[in-house]
Amino acid sequence: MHLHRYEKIWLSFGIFMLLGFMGIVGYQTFAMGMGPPSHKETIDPQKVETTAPFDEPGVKQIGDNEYEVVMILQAFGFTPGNIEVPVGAKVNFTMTSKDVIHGFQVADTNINTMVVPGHIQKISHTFNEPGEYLVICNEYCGAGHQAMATRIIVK
Ligand SMILES: [Cu+2]
Repeated sequence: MHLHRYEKIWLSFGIFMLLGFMGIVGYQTFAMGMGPPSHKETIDPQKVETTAPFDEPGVKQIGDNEYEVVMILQAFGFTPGNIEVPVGAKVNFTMTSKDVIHGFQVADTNINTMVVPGHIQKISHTFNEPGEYLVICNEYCGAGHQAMATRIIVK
């Protein structure tokens, strides 16, 4: 089989790119520990309100400048809603859903995650700018989906 010179260059370039991308993904996975959630933390979606920590949803101070927000998502709201956290504090969200798949997206931040019934979702963020952040559900969850929103007040 005869390969044209340009074909060889193009094939080598393609193989080089492929190996490069695989190398990057491998480095992120094994050296940096980045990867999709392990799904290790599960919960019975029918017993959310009697299972710790979701039996006490709310904002708790857990460190010097660190807060934990335990939040339940259900059609069509966030419990608790309109939470307040201090500016500059690290906020660890622990969330689950009681019914269907919901979304948790905070405008003007890079928080954007799915909240799946049966699973516990955790995400951390430090709010460095004071203000009111709009929180929306971005997974279509039923007839009232467009009304599913709340706010995070940072001051
Ligand atoms: Cu929703």
